[in-house]
Amino acid sequence: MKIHTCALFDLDGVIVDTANYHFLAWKKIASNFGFELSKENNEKLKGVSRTKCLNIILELSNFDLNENSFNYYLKKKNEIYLDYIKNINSENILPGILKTLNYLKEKNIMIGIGSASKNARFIIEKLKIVPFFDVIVDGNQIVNSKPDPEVFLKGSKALGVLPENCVVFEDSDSGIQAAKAAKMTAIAIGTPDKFSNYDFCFTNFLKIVKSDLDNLFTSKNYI
Ligand code: B16
Ligand code: MG
Repeated sequence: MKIHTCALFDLDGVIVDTANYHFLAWKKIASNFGFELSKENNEKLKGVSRTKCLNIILELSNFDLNENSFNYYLKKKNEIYLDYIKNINSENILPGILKTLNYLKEKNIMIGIGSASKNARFIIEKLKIVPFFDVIVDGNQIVNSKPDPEVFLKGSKALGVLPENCVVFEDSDSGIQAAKAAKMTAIAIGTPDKFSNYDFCFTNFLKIVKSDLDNLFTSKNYI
């Protein structure tokens, strides 16, 4: 029997639609290697660290870089990405998120961020939602990127909550695998075909209604 006392949110693609800007920035970088990054291949980059993303793109492009060029493109990608999101503000919070965060606060559920992004805190500050979160674990604090469970386990540990009492909201297959590896309840956000395994799947947060939240957070679950 599980009682969920903590909710851990991925950032990009769950709280805010920055996932598309990561895609556009990587598409520009990939064009330097003569490679056209498709939306389908972009799924492999979601939830994955910047370094790992570049390695995946180089493998797909059949291209090789020396260390200096590798670091140059990592820096370049982040510059392009930061330029895309320079005007990001609370209007960019995805529909249904604030309603969910307010619900969780009202029920005294712990709330955390588990993001692979090194820009996570900067974005959360721009969105003006910092006070909702009891912990923020981002790409600066982890060694192993999703699907490794490190980012979520660090979050639950910081909050003093057992992994089995945590619910994770994630839009990437690697993130859902990380949540499952952490033995947390994994809620996939997106269409079911994108995920290999999950506990529940919702197209977006507007589809998560109050009775779903009640089932997850106020009743004992038998998952
Ligand atoms: P950065 P999430 C992840 O964030 C993105 O999904 C992934 O596409 C990106 O490569 C990664 O952050 C690293 O981001 O370059 O900003 O450090 O989905 O785990 O919140
Ligand atoms: Mg994501």
